[in-house]
Amino acid sequence: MPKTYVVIPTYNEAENIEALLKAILALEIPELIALVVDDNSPDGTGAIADRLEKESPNIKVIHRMKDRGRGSAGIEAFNFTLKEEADYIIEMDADFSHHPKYIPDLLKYIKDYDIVLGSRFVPGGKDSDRGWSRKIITTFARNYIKWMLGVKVNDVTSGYRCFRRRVLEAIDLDHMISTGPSIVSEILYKAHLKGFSMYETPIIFEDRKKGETKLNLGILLKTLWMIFEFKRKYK
Ligand SMILES: Nc1nc2c(ncn2[C@@H]2O[C@H](COP(=O)(O)OP(=O)(O)O)[C@@H](O)[C@H]2O)c(=O)[nH]1
Ligand SMILES: [Mg+2]
Repeated sequence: MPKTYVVIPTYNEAENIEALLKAILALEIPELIALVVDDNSPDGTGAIADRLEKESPNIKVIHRMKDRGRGSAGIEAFNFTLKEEADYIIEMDADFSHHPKYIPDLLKYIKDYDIVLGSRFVPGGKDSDRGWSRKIITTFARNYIKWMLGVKVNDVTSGYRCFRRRVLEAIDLDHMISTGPSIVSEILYKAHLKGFSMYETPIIFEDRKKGETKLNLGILLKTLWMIFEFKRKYK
């Protein structure tokens, strides 16, 4: 039976984390561990995750006390899953934008592909309920990144996806240049350059209902800048 880890980076997700973990466990997927990686959230997300970890052998928590960032948190968790001999590694946000109900789809297609993306931009997918200004910005950003990196998938910025272990082993996780959310595109680009196969399965992305986004204009502009850096660094 393959071992699956679901990596969930959290920062101030106290209102979401318990319901999310319960929804993941309710899927009753054998050999699945939900791995929370929390950066010492001031709202006590880490303590909630600890309590749930004690109640279930399928929940694990990594606490990072000094470092902060969606990118480095993901890397630390990926390295952990490789040490724990995971076969499949899923990553998702904690805010229910990435609904756990799609995990079975990711796991279905990962048998035939190296990476499966939960995609808003294939038939059946949808990017719901966001303000028009954010929609314009993300549409622009997505097309720019897709064009710049030459990646053959539509949802290049999807942070909801599943990897086979060999992908994470091959992309040299200890030498990534992103510390923030651009890590999502950096990993995809490195996997693309290595020739790994990719498949997109539709998801309906709901805007977060609880808690606050950590994305702001500064982070977005930095992400766009990072794309140049990827092109320069990786050939
Ligand atoms: N560990 C960790 N997780 C983070 C950090 N910043 C954001 N996250 C998590 O990354 C996911 C995506 O962040 P979110 O604010 O929802 O970004 P958005 O979906 O682009 O609006 C959520 O699960 C956040 O809690 C961070 O600095 N450290
Ligand atoms: Mg979000």
